[in-house]
Amino acid sequence: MPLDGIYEPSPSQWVRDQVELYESSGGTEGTTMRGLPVVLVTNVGAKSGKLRKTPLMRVEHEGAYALVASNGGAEKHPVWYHNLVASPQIVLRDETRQWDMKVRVVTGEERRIWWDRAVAAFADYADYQLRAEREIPVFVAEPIA
Ligand code: F42
Repeated sequence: MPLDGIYEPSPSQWVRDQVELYESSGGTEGTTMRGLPVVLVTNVGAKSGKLRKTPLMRVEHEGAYALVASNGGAEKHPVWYHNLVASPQIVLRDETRQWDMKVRVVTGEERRIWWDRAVAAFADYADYQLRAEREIPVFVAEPIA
């Protein structure tokens, strides 16, 4: 089921630019940050109902993806965290492929396993966790059957 809504680009220019290049190239350009792969998450804004597009580091395992709400180690969760809690259906794009997916926050041992995968994919997450003074939330996104 595709998501409905008007696309509202991010207020951050660098994020907007990455989304624009990722999509306009059909997933062949703008797909990395610091040389590491990035996925694109489309979701619905909890209050506005608008479509939001958020690039995140690619943390994949057996067709599922972790979405790490690190917000660069900031003390607050990113706004998209709250949007996904309220409205967990997303479209996840990984380069040229995309899927309708549903996300859930993982906790306990499941979070630990995914956290280790996340740090293996993008080591800076470990520094962000030290800096953040909050437990960084981790969602797992899985295809909707
Ligand atoms: N961020 C991460 O948290 N983790 C990553 O792994 C990550 C990787 C990454 C790779 C490439 C790249 O270009 C960016 C990357 N980012 C990563 C940054 C990420 O894409 C986001 O920019 C960042 O996490 C901040 O997310 P944010 O949702 O807080 O974005 C802010 C700047 C934003 O867009 N704010 C909007 C605004 O207008 O202020 C959000 C508006 C919004 O969602 N409104 C809601 C609505 O209903 O529409 C309502 C909000 C409310 O008030 O409840």
